[in-house]
Amino acid sequence: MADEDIETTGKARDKLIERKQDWAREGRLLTGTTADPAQDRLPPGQRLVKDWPVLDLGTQPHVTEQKFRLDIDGVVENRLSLTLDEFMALPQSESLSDMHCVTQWSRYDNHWKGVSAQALLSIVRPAKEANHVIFQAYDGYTTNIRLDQFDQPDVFLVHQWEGKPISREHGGPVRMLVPRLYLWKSAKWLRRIQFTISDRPGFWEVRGYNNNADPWLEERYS
Ligand SMILES: Nc1nc2c(c(=O)[nH]1)N[C@H]1C(S)=C(S)[C@@H](COP(=O)(O)O)O[C@H]1N2
Ligand SMILES: [Mo]
Repeated sequence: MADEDIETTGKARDKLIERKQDWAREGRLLTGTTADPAQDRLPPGQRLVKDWPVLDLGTQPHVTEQKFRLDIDGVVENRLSLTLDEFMALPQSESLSDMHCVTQWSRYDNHWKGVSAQALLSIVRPAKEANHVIFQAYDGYTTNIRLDQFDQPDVFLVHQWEGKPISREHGGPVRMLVPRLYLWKSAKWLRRIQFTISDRPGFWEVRGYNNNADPWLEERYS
């Protein structure tokens, strides 16, 4: 749902998308081991980086403060359609967490600020039959998780990283962060969160990537 009046830069990286689909078909990077997150901070097959790589489909939307809108809807008691000011007026908190990308890099100790998923849940109040959460982004990207994966203390809608606004290339003004799943589950340039009764696999989930995406179980591919 890329809004028409949102300016974008860059070109769709079709080659990269094809290569990542090949990885899924070939089962690349799989070590065949699992780990326990309580004991092993680094999931199997991952390596640590100090920088923060940029990964996306290639087109980066320029979501200005004026044009930003975040819709939260679906099977909820209280739908929201928020301007950036309204989003910033929701209860804010801070979080420290790691990131794990399926392309093998992990980055420790990221300081985030934003609205926690649990704070949001207490405001929108999903219906009893809600089971899934679908994310849509300004570049047309989509991804999906289960409601129980969303309803965790470290899941956040973030607007700050290391005390500064999240840059455009990393998904500012507002992106998702689901730190205990592979990072493709964390939509950048967040546009809409939908609570649903049935699942709706997203961009990578329909291209060979695992629906559950637990890095410690090495759930890279489906
Ligand atoms: N809107 C949007 N969100 C996205 C993506 C994307 O292409 N578009 N790529 C995903 C993937 S595959 C990864 S690894 C992370 C990368 O986030 P980063 O560029 O901030 O490191 O964003 C995820 N969220
Ligand atoms: Mo990724």
